Amino acid sequence: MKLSRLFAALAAGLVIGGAAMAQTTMKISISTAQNSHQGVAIDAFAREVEKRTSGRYKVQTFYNGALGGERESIEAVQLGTQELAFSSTGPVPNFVPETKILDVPFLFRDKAHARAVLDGPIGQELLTKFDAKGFKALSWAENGFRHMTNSKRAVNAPEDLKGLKMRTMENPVHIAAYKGFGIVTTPMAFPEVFTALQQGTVDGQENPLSVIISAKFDQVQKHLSLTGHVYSPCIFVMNKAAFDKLSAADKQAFVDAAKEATKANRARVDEDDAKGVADLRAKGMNVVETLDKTKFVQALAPVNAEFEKQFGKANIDRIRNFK
Ligand code: EAX
Repeated sequence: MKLSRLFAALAAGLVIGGAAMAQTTMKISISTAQNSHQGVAIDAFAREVEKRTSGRYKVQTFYNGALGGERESIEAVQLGTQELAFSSTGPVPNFVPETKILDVPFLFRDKAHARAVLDGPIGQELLTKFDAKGFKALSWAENGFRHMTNSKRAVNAPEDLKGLKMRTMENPVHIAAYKGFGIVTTPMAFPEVFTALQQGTVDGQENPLSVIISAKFDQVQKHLSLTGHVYSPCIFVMNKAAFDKLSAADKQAFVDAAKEATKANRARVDEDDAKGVADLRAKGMNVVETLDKTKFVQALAPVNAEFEKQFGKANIDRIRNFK
């Protein structure tokens, strides 16, 4: 081989080798444990991003609010100090007010209904509302239907909720709704909840079985009632500038990775819902499984009238009636 060709080959090898080694590392966080429906989501996302970009992008995963609570992590994504977060919609309306409507109580019939709305035109349209606020919303995912727990008494009817001091998410729709039940609301970031329950700062909290199990709330709560009072979506958010820097193919890879991760996340929620009650009973919780849902819906009628005014009855009906 001529010397010039040898040099050319070596140079090409260096370029290819260099490109293969150039790796960008990003961070993503959740407030629940790795062994949870959210941990499954970000682990799958990290794996899929790496696979779909041939290892050029690596996603470092942080659990248990290690980088802060959900509000803090979304703030960090908006600022760009953290590229990605996976969060419930708890604090999201404080950044993107259009998402408030999703947290209206008794809006969704079941998980299939919620997933169809989120994956359909209504949900996809809502994802675009994040753009103007410094985010790229990659995909909706799921926390699940929320249920009430407390340390004071079994909740069989809405009257039983009156006067209970409960931690709520920092979500204005939730706070208004729970006040409608006569609950004394105490908004608090998730990483503080276990200790608050343990020390009796609050009597109770509400979360999906997936969260109750993974956060081990059975250790500090006696009573669980399957109120299913509200569906709790989750979302993958990314810093808009970080997303915009990606090539078109990589952008698609990130979106597809989030969609794939959503599948894993929802499958885990289904699993947790299927075995959650038995699991929590075995751990000593007193579970009220059957209650008259219509009574809870009726108790919130005045609050729901307010929500219809605030969000537009037509918009709420569009979600309710979505098939
Ligand atoms: O995202 O704050 C909450 O209760 C959330 O449901 C929890 O952090 C899981």
